[in-house]
Amino acid sequence: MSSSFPLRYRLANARLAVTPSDHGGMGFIDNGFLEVDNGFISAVGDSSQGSANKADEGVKVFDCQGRLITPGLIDCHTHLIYGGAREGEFEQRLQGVSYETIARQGGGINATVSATRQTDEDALAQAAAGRIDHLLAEGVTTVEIKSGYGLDTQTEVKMLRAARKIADMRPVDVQTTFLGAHAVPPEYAGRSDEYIEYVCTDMLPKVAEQKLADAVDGFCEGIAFSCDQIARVFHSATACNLPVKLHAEQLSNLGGAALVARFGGMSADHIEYLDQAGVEAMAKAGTLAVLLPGAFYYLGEVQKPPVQALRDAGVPIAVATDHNPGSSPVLSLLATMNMACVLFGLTPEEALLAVTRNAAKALRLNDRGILAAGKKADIVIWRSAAVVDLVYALGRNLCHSVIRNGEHVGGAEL
Ligand code: DI6
Ligand code: FE
Repeated sequence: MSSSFPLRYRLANARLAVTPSDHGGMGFIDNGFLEVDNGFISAVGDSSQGSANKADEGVKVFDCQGRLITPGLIDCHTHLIYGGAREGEFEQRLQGVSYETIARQGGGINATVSATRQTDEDALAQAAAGRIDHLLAEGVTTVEIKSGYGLDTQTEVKMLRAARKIADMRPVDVQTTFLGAHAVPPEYAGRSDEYIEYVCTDMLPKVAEQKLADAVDGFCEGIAFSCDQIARVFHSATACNLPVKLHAEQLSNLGGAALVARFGGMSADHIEYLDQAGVEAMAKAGTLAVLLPGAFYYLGEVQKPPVQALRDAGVPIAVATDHNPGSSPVLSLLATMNMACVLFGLTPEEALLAVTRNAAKALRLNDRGILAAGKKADIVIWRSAAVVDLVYALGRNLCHSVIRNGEHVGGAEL
């Protein structure tokens, strides 16, 4: 990790992607500059407007040659910590076996649970760090990581510790989410209510007490947990002062989005089967939509999330990789943005907002996600001036330089 920048400097001659209002679209300053002071953005402006915009004497200026500057990208929904691999299931699915059938046959999430229980904390962190390198190369500076492949207190704690460790191993901020209610583990087969009781009375309080999680998630689905069971987990999370979010309406509509909205939750994620009542509940509660086109793509889904209804209701849309070894082994947020455009009809600017401002909102991180004075200096400089170029060609990474907390952490030096 090099640090080619002084504490205070100016990026000049840049095209800045700015977001003038909280809910609207993206705006641009074509001949823009951005100043960084001690890890934070201290000024953003238009160089063509007046001499007040000249850099102070002594402030080092870097010429960005007209390139696009965006906030650091945020992957707000991942399952990056796990043991083992599930390529075999991928091959089975290519033969026509469904994700649900594989799960009911003891594969799926429980296959990864068994491998994760057998892998130690350091090995989990090392493997995840290797995966995260792919995301960092594309300008990701913040990543959310869930537990949920332990399904016993000891292994869930191990996963969350491994996730926290990543922040010391790589130049990335990590937000952790406790996902004890991900699946019923084999030792609780047929006793899902008892398992939920264990999650609420043992796992969650211990995770909260050790401050290992920033939020609590669940999987509300026929192959996982009912709304009543998830509500019990959410009551327990609320008692521990942890905000909630939910895997909802991915394979069917159980009303999970309305449930998470009722708890004032951060986001409802997947939501392919979301109905109008769910959209309205989310809008009213300020619960964000997190779209996960990687899982949609890998599972060959046909039911698309109600993007236009979300837009009409003013529900901000975030997009994330959902990286996991089963339904979404994607390690590219740029490819995921492309999928959000091609498969779900987002515009390239919506896709960019979805992994910056809206992803920050989904994680309730108010200190990042937009280019504005006072925000963290997490910044990506791109090898193009146009947002569409970031998502146009699948497999092309136009990331030029990555700055985190004001320091150069990836790509070329300026
Ligand atoms: N939905 C998903 O897409 C992942 N978890 C979930 O609740 C899949 C996890 C896996 O298949 O390992
Ligand atoms: Fe997920």
